[in-house]
Amino acid sequence: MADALISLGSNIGDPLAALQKAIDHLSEDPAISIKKRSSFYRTTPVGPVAQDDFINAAVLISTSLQPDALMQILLDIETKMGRDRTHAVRFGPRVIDLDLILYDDVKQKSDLVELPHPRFRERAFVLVPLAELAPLWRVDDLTLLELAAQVGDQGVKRL
Ligand code: PH2
Ligand code: MG
Ligand code: MG
Repeated sequence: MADALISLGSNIGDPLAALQKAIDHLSEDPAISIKKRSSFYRTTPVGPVAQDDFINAAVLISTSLQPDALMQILLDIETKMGRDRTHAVRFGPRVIDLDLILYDDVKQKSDLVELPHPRFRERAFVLVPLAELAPLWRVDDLTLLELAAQVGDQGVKRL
């Protein structure tokens, strides 16, 4: 069994309901057990696209799936929930986004997923929920709490 941290985000329709639905889908998978869910956060959009605020959260799971198989499950849940990647704007609005951020201390770059997530160290909307779930989880030399402190709050507000 491995531990993994998944970041969730949505800014179209009813984002809170979408996050809850995605967590329900995750917990229905027999190979995934949800150990902990973070608070929900309202967050200022990061990136080049002007868009509505996001709701973000994270879950700590335990799983028997390898990283690529887990990532495929996340993509399947996104598709099931109506996400259409064919016309999507990069970094633009989405009904649901499930990102695999950390999987034990695995470092990999496959066609499906890079671990640790290549941009998570810059993003308070990822780090603040992660640090709430697993403050002492170490990535290289730093804990998630230390990484979160480095980026500041960037408009991340707990609901
Ligand atoms: N996701 C993005 C781009 N920008 N900004 C916030 N606040 N939250 C997100 O989840 C987010 C974003 C692309 O994945
Ligand atoms: Mg994604
Ligand atoms: Mg994302």
